[in-house]
Amino acid sequence: MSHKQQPQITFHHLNDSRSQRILWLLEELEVPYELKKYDRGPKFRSPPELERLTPLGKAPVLTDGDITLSESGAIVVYLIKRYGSGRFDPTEAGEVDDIYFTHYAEGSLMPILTQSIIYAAISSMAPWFLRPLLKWIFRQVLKEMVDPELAKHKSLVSQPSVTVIPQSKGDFLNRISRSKASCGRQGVW
Ligand SMILES: N[C@@H](CCC(=O)N[C@@H](CS)C(=O)NCC(=O)O)C(=O)O
Repeated sequence: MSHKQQPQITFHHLNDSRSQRILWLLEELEVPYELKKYDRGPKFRSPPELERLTPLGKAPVLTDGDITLSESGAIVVYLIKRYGSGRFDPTEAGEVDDIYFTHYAEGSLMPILTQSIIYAAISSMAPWFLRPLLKWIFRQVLKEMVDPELAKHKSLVSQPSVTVIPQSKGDFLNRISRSKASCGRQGVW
């Protein structure tokens, strides 16, 4: 993909969400963009305006001319290919880490983080008389099933590399994974 035209980027950002990753990247790339901010509703859902942009109505969403793109990983790859001018390309040595972390963030890390957020919230949605019981049950589930998995992820993202020392884009994505993949609640670890 070559960068022939001036970018016509609009970035649709939802508070407390993965779209933070893209804001970070846009700033690092120093490309001009228009920012549209959306606030989560009372149940922490995205507002209906986002559903008008993509079928799932999730953030982040980036439009660039005729292109409308969702999926944070896809947006990262798109922006780097189109506007990176080589700055964020992985070195040969970092190529495998680059591929790994590009898929790891959404494929492995986010599902377990999402589980931990949902399980922790379940009791607060129940009728008051069930809350203590549900709280106890889900605390056990978190302790036995989720926390050990999170510990493995914590150790993985604390390593300098899965294969070899990554640089440039590999390093950037590595840092994204380490940023506790901000979706919803911060500080799960
Ligand atoms: N795999 C997607 C996940 C998108 C996603 O679930 N976004 C969340 C914010 S982190 C969202 O829009 N949540 C609001 C909702 O589901 O209503 C990505 O990486 O972009």
